Amino acid sequence: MSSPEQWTHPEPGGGPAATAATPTREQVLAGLRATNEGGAELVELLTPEGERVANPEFDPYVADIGAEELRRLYRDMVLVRRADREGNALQRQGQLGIWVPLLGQEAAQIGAGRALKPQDMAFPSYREHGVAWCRGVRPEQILATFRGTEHSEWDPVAHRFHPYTIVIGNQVLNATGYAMGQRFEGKVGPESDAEATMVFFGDGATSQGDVHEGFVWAAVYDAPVVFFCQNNQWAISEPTERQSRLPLYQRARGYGFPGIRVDGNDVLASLAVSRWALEECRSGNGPVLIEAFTYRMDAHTTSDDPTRYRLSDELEAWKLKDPIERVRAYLVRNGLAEADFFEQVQVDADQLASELRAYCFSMPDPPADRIFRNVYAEPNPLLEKERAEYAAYQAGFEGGAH
Ligand SMILES: Cc1ncc(C[n+]2csc(CCOP(=O)(O)OP(=O)(O)O)c2C)c(N)n1
Ligand SMILES: [Mg+2]
Repeated sequence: MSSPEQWTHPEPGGGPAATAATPTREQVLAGLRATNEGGAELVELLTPEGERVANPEFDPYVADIGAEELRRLYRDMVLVRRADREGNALQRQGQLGIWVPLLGQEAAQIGAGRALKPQDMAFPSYREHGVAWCRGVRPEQILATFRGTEHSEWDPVAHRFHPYTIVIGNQVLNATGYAMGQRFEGKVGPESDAEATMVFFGDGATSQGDVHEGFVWAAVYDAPVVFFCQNNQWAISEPTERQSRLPLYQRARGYGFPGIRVDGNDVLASLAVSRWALEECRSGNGPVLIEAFTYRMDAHTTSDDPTRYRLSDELEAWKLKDPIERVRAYLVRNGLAEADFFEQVQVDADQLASELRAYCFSMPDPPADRIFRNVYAEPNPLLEKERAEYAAYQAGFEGGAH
């Protein structure tokens, strides 16, 4: 029996593929480099310098994006970033228990979020404030989760946007099950109201069992789910190249569905690739894996100090690829927006931030028995017993017994 091909990853320079059963040290290093460099496989429509690159395959998916639509995408990103910075500041001032910054990932999220149709369903992790924005969830509603007053202040059914999930990768299983349901209920096909599901997770999540199980189930049931992995290069302090020998999108091949890597700092490319992937899923060709190659420009959360594990020159290099700046450069260079447009966006962003701040200060503490609500769909005797015990305890407290 001939030895199996264990390594098929091409060298970044287009050299020979590493196929040895035991790869050499150089081959391992070449694979790791390709894992953490954007590489030639990256779909990019707008360069970091703000130049439009023609792409015959994906241009048709953004053919409707003219000057006005691009200005709207720009505005989305600026507002979402402003809300994110305010959330961070509110945590620093003791108003929130924790904040999870999205800084740097605006383009990946706005592109994907704007590609979703109202009938689609989205499952976020905990950093998807940009997708939330696109699903009509107000930034104020996200505060409750991080102030610890509500699990989710938005109605997941009305917004077609699931509550945030902190357990890494778990939402991939939830989304896969939901997408299988969409298929079982005949919601996949050529009809214009066909549905898909999109699930968001990070590079680190791809090392979780839940994600692999989700991939397997989605593949064997042709589930209409787009796996949207934001590779922001870090899983807290763990870099991507310590988690995979291959670029993450190439893993899809092993499960039997397409995988694609997109420049996650390019809102146009993220929109185009997401639209393509969602259409594949709605029409019955799902699932699809998208790896949005991006960068977490801030700490993992407000509890983290990234200076302990990464060098500042890495951040400086990524600042040159800022998702907002390249759209601004494109708009300005092509005379598609004047100074008063940018000024107005800034005014809107400041207004949003002050509304967010005022809302945060006005949030009431929830009653303590709030914990018993929304636990089960139907009455549950154990829960009722605990609720009664709590009420008795509370009464004793008020009566001075404790
Ligand atoms: C099952 C589980 N294990 C560990 C953690 C702790 N944890 C929180 S975030 C995180 C890293 C996630 O990294 P990644 O998937 O890349 O997403 P990112 O935070 O970069 O968006 C870990 C290990 C957790 N929340 N859940
Ligand atoms: Mg990550």
